[in-house]
Amino acid sequence: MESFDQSLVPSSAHQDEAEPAYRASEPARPASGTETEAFQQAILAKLTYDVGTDPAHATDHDWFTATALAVRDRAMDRWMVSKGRNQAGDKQVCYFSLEFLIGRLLSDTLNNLRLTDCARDALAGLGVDLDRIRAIEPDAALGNGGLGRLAACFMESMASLEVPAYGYGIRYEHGLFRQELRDGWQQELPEDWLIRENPWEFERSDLVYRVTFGGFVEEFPASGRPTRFAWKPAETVQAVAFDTPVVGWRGRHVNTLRLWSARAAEPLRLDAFNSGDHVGALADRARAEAISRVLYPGDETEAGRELRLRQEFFFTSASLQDLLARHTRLHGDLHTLPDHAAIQLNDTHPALAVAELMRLLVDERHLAWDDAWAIATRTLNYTNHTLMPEALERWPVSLMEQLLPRHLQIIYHINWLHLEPLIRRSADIELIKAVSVIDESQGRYVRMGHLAFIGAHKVNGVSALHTDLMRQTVFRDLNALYPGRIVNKTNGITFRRWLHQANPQLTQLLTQELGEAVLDDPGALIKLERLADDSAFQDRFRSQRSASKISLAKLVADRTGVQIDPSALFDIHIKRIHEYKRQLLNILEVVALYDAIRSEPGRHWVPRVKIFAGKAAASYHRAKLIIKLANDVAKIVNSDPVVAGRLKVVFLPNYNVSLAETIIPAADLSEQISTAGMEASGTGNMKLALNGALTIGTLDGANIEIRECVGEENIFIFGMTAEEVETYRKAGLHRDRAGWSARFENAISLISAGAFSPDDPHRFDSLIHALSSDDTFMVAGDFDSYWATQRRVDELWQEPSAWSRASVLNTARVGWFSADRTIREYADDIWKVPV
Ligand code: 26V
Repeated sequence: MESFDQSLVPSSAHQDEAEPAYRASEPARPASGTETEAFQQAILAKLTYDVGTDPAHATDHDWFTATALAVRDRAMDRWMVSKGRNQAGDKQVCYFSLEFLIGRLLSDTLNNLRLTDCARDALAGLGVDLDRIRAIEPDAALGNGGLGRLAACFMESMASLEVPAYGYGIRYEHGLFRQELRDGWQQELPEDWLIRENPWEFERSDLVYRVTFGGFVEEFPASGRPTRFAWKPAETVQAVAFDTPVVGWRGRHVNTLRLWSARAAEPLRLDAFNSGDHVGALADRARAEAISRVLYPGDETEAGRELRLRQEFFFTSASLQDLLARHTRLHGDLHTLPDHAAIQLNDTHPALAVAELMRLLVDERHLAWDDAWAIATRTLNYTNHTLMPEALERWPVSLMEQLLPRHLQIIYHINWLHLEPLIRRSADIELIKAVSVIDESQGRYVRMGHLAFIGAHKVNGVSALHTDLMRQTVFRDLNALYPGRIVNKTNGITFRRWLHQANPQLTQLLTQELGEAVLDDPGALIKLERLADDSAFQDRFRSQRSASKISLAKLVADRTGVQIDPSALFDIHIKRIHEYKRQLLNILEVVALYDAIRSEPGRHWVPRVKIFAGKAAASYHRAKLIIKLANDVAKIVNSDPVVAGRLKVVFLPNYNVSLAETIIPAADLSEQISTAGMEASGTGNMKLALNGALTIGTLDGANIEIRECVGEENIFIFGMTAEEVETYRKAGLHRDRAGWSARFENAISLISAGAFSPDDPHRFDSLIHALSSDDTFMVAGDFDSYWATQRRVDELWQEPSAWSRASVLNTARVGWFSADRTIREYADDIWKVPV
């Protein structure tokens, strides 16, 4: 692969040696005419023999299934070859993640096998439109947001780089809820991606592990030998494997995503059933199968929290058992585990792996504690994805004791061995409390981040700033005890999905100008720099963008009824709805802009469409109120003739991976406006910049590195830095209304006066009150800077050539954010696997 121009690599990053991106093996190439015919025959055969219908009666769904099965076949040989290679003794990566936010797989697989045109032609010959078929596939939404989508990008990238890897997670029957808006309020509806057959997966009914819960621990003291412990659990659940092939770029390598489904050990209590208790006879089964029923069960209740802990242990235990079984089969001796496997814990959700791996090695395989600990800590690694205190996982000791009594003992022992040297040297008690795995400040809790940190070989953050903050805040004392353990691995995205597939128009322009090599080497994008000032190229760049904007305008009209002008500035804010992501700051700017236009309707205003999309957690009332506010503001603004043609506001419902694929190519402006210090990295910021959107953002997460890559003049940075936020907070200024500007005051009073909620003028009082009394997220503190920067955006927009130049330079200079670069760094520094 071409090395990145040194000036484009953020200073915080290490430069890789120049080396080819892909090994030369027979790459998948676009299909020929005879291949198209063969593929057509394959689809017809699937339609007849697997779907059980014929072309005259086939529905779009039947065609989708037949096509997916035909495509899947093309990956099978490669999968078997890759599996063979994986077995050959190469080190394998095991990516443990409670979430994989995959989206649709048909386009991904077709694209990576270079079969898109072949499939299009084959289907066209049968009178079927590929795009219509693609739209049938449900999104696999087995994740909430950034963390789950990162896991999906990493899986694709590992396959593309031929890194032998297993993704391990849960096969949720219901993924992230479907969002509907009723009168502007979010409603959550169950998501049903498995209601029809999933053509990508293989059920491995013979690959089943027992995962147990509850019960008690028996001790077997022996003189001269360490006491042995045996866990006598009360409950057993079976974990059944479902495998999905993950096809890498050009089909050179295929990895496995192995998701576990929970099944009751006993399907039915026959005695109870026969005695007439038909429901009670199935109770154990319902309880067992609840584990893989839904992604992220509500954690408002005790029962919800317990289910979540059961999910975490369930997939962690099954995955470790699977890994140990494979290792034993291939290599025999467990002492060599770290030479053949690297486990990456995606956040703390699988942090119980530290205790479970110790239990499996010591209690079940009878290794000595110290040997087992050396194996575990050389195999495990942990990625942290947030520093927000409310999001740091901790489990009540009482719950752990009841559900996982042996693991609690092991955790206590790990903690003792970790604290004992400090106690011996009479370290400060505050230090001991700070680094202890058990938090005893209010009640007793197991700190999962601490457990993962202590059990890991390497611990990483996901952007340069985030990693620095990890060292300075949450993990400060642990970092001092284990210096060098924390490393940075700035996130990346897979360009195959987020450029090639999502934006074929731009991709075509890029291959025309830069050649096919740009598909293999994100570093080649930099050659676009020389065209940034070329007006003929700019025209072509704008025209492909305008095609994407027309598509988005059509989608907006279909889904919301709002007509938007594709020539307006599309200002896009898409991500989970969260106070720290500050959708509210954006809405307040809309309100201020609306008021300004109404006050001076005769002035020239840049036509803008503000587009929001994102889901709020079902129990996060304030986030849901923010959605309602966006919708209320939209209603008033969109029906006001005074601002017609200058301002429109849209909230697109049910944001998901597929919707993102349509929105991102059409974005002119990318809103990345989190309170500095709170967004660990962001990855939407990378997707939008890659597709030519200019960023308006704070110096937070990976925005900082994006600025270093694209250049200060091609990004709109505003607001307080993370350090300034700290100072501001310490000075108590976030509790002081006195500093509010007249413009901010005015926007707030419009909302308070019910200008957008005439039916219920007090609807937003709680939001406004929070801003006035404790503006935790610095909405007021950053507003004026945000407003002023938005006006700079307006100015640049009025110079189409200057805007396009900046836009081209964004695409040209963000090659470094390819997930391939991130995966190479993990492979080199953490996993020690060759790439
Ligand atoms: C944060 C919070 C904060 C307050 C309470 C509820 C809550 C729940 C979840 C989270 C975030 C959990 C972890 C996560 O998804 N982190 C995201 O990981 C992405 C991939 O590394 C990264 O780009 C995002 O910045 C980060 O928020």
